Amino acid sequence: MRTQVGIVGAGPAGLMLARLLHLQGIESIIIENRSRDYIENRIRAGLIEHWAADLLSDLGVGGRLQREGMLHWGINIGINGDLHRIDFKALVNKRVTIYGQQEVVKDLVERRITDGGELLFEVSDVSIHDLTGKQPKIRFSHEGRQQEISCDFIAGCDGFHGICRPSIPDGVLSVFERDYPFGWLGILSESPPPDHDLIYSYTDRGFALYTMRSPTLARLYLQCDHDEDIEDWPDHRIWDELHKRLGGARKLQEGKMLQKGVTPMRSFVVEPMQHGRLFLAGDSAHIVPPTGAKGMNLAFADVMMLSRAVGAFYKDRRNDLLEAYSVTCLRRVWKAQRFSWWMTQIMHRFPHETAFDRRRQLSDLDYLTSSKAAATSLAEQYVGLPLD
Ligand code: FAS
Ligand code: PHB
Repeated sequence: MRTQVGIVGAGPAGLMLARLLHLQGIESIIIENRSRDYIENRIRAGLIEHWAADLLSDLGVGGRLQREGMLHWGINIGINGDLHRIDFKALVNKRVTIYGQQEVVKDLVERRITDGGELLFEVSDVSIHDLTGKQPKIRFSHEGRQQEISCDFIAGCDGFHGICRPSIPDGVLSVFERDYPFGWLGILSESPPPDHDLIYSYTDRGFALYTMRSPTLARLYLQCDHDEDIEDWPDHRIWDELHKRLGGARKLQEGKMLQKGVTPMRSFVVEPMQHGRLFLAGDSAHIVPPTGAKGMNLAFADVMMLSRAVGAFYKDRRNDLLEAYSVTCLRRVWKAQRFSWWMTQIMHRFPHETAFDRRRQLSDLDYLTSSKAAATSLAEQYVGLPLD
């Protein structure tokens, strides 16, 4: 098989990249190791930054997002039961949209099929080759046959556990990482969220996040041990803890639990995000703790940069944007890493924290919720910094 850009992975990064390239008349083939049904039902992120929601609409994949997405012009910060609203409208006149990642994936897959672009599901034994040559290759099995794609560029959009990053030779990449001493136990429940807006709740018992997927579908998270066993958390224990960590600020209605799981917390970046004709985008290059809701949005920003660079190569035979891809992306990646780390350290209880740490943390929260400058700083980063 022959194409201009071979894309490994049909998550938000790979699917968005394919659409961006298609609109420039650039051909691509996406290969995905899971089934369509699997990727369209995988519950993950839920919050889309202002610019990213506008981009999805501009790309012609925002129709359902506009109809079903929930606009939020602010969030609530709870401090032991006292709610403080951060008013994005007043501070930065921007908003975020709650719309499940799996819905974004459905819309992008539907668009890919309408565009008539190649999208191969349930591939296996994927490997990439000749990365430093001008015709890199992707080899894989599909429907029982060995296949090879010859292309000009490979986009490694295969997530944290993919094969593209590990295919870069030893000694090329620098890894920057931090593990956190806790995780998030997340549930999806058929019940209304306790407030129209998200509630980030700091309590002596630990952090909890009250977000949603619709007015009748709550997405709720509890800080838990990093190696928590979900089997130790029957529904009644989860609800009991969610009530306690709301601190009486709002009434929380219970409902049927549709999904529950534990997500580990890590910060992770590789530098550079490219090697020869291989370009890493999204979770294959970086992971943020979900506290700042940056993961999927960073993936979109990476592929915006990559599509511009590849477009300039084909249109004007320019290499400069390709050569600058990693440096350009990493400026945004590190700002999102810092913000996600900051949101995580200000909102969570840390084992082995000292009394001094606790007072410093509570003072940090007091400053955040009483200073317009501090609130504006949170707001402009939360809704999404402008793309460079
Ligand atoms: P993805 O991981 O989404 O996509 C990679 C794709 O590549 C997958 O479809 C995978 O099946 C495929 N793939 C992997 N290996 C392959 C191979 N060898 N060959 C072919 N295909 C291969 N972010 C937030 O902002 N907020 C959240 O609340 C949040 N919660 C999360 C919860 C969980 C459990 C996880 C795992 C992540 C969460 N994230 C969250 C982060 C998440 O949303 C990512 O940032 C987002 O999926 C990044 O998109 P991609 O880079 O496309 O990677
Ligand atoms: C979500 O809706 O899943 C969500 C929202 C905000 C976050 C994390 C997760 O910070």
